[in-house]
Amino acid sequence: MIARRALRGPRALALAALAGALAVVGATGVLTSVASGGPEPAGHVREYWVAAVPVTWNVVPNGRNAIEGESFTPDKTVFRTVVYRQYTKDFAKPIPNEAGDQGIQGPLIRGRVGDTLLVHFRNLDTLTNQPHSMHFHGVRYQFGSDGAYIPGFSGPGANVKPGESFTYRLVAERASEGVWPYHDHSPSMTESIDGGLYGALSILGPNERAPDKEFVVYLSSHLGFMTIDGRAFVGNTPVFHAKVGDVVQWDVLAIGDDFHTFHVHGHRWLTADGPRDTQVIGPAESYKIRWREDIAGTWLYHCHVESHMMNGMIGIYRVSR
Ligand SMILES: [Cu+2]
Repeated sequence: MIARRALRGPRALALAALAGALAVVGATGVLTSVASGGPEPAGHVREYWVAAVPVTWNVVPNGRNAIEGESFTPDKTVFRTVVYRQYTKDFAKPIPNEAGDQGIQGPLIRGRVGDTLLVHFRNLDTLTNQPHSMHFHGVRYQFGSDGAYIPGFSGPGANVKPGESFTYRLVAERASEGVWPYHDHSPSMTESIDGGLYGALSILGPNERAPDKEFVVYLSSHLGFMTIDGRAFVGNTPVFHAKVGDVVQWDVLAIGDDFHTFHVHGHRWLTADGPRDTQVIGPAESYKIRWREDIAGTWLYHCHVESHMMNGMIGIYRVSR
């Protein structure tokens, strides 16, 4: 039997408080499991239409690393790839990603604890003609909606061929509150994720107020650049805007092979370990950070792994009065 050291004292209490109703805390104080059943608040059915579509993507549209003064020609920064894009009902027409969510990643899929999310997926990949899928973290679903290819076991949702469609049925339960990644898990998963076939879910708690501003920060790499939402270097990465008084929420996610240390200048946020201004994130991990904005300025946000920052993983956050 493996001995486990029980967490005791204020740190254990803080962790337990953070986990709230989500966690079952055993007699030793160890977090033993996450409840997945039990009654959920009655929610809504929310439907999304998402397709995998070819795009031409420029990782460094202005061709410059503004801070170091380096230049890049388009042959080093532009590629044809396949990404998730949102459509109106029944795939009638594409809809642009909302403001603050303009990156290479797919649409921000929103819900609230208790909701059922129906994500209608269509593979419109005419570029590579590969199968694709959507595999969602953080929500509950039956095996058929897992979207992960296992030869001999998985169903059609794990291997959606070009021109075909599949509907994933997901439930946002209490343990789904927060921010989670979704990504291709079909046979083409490795190349597809390298090409940007990933996105984020944002699930509010049963009575949680939506923030005034929500920023998606997706840390990855493309064409050898370290990217935020598929872009590299100040002037290309997203400029996030807020006003003093806004409740801002940062949805931070990572995908690929690297660990990152997300940092925002001039601000701190509370974690189970106390106040932080830098927080580690590994592949397919995700967290949300909130604060009420109280200081104007043009601030940097970036990965604090030095080589990542210098290779593009840095952006601007503008707060006005
Ligand atoms: Cu990094």
